[in-house]
Amino acid sequence: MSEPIVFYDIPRAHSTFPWSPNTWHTRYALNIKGIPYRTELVEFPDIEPVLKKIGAAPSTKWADGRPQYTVPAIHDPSTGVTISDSDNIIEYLEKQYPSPSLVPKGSLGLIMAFRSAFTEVVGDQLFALAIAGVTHHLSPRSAEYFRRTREEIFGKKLEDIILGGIDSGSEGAEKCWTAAQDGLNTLASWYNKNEALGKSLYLFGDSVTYADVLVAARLLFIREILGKDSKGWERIKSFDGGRWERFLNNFEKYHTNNS
Ligand SMILES: N[C@@H](CCC(=O)N[C@@H](CS)C(=O)NCC(=O)O)C(=O)O
Repeated sequence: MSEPIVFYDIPRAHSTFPWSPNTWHTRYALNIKGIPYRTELVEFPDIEPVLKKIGAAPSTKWADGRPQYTVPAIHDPSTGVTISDSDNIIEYLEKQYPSPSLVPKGSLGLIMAFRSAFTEVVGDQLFALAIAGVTHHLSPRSAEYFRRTREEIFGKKLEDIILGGIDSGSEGAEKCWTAAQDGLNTLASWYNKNEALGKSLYLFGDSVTYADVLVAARLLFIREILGKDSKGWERIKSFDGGRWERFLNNFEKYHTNNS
């Protein structure tokens, strides 16, 4: 038996259930494919040094042009490959561990186009609702790093992204909620197209793909950051006839956590 894949994720304060939407892309893929792995938890300020040490490439750049190192990242001892960025990781996993496939033949480009559309239509809107809550789930060191780097990106305090907070009923909050609701409604309309063809569960029909993983990871992130019993999650559950909680329930069996 070869050694398990090493999967790099971010720890969560007060719970062992993972919260990061990006790392869930990879965790879902590993869980759905049934690939053995073990998790290495890395605090935010340690991501860059740890990724450099394991030889993972940066996935993007900071505003000032410096490379940005991010998780998820994996190291596969059976091939010696170390790889970062959830889209690069899914490509690697599909090649190396093709069954079950999360990318129907010839559809990777289409799924990447879906990712852009999904992010623009609803992913960013959901992110805006959750971002101020992220620090509550981090250790003091990671929370300080997250606040400092994200406040620099947004040019404002996290709490000022939605003035008064998402449950305040303020004009700003309600605008964000409307944008998220409209976005989810558009996403539902895409899924509904399959219903007309007699297939409705997933974007490609009966079996789960990376496209659905992108959606589930974002919903799970919102649920975990706002809280299962929060007003905010209740509100999301009420959209589109309860479809989003049902959608996430389909993924319950993949919510295992090899930490
Ligand atoms: N495009 C990357 C984005 C990953 C990403 O942004 N990860 C965040 C955590 S959710 C990160 O590692 N940030 C590092 C930092 O802020 O220094 C992917 O899909 O994997």
